[in-house]
Amino acid sequence: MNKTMLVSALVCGSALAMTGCQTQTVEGQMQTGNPLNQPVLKSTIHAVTGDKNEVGQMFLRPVDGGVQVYGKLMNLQPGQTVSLHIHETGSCGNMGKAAGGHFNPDNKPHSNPDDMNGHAGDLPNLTANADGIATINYVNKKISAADAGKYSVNRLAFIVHNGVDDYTSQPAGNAGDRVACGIIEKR
Ligand SMILES: [Cu+2]
Repeated sequence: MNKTMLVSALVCGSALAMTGCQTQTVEGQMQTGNPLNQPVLKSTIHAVTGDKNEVGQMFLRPVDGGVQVYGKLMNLQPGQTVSLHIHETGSCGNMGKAAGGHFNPDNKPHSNPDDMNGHAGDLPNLTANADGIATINYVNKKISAADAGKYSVNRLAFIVHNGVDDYTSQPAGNAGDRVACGIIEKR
């Protein structure tokens, strides 16, 4: 991290989505909060086409009642809304199709991410700011950040779609093409 980014992170503290803090780095976010509860899983998100550029980073850590999913996506169109899910297979091959469907250990229907009767891998849509950066800071109550287990997302994959998840259509919210992918790994 360069010095400018570090200063930005310190100024902005833990206010992940605070206006004016869009330059805050995810590394900065990691340094806030309970030092005993740092992120245990990380995913570097890459485009699934072309030169497969890095387009974002996601972090996961256990918190009261669930797993905090936080990070950012870059290189979006200003104001663009995209969708993000955790998919069931830790592979980004075949333009992201190898990641399979949404992580859904209890065989539920797709829904909005706050619906406890929805897919465990459901997450909120993200909208990019004027710089094309979209952040997420969301507590998912249906997944685990443990190494293994029925609800563990270790070694699964994030998928970014280029459309808006309507939280209703089956099986995946009519979210559009898969444009980026990242394997979830232990830090
Ligand atoms: Cu998806």
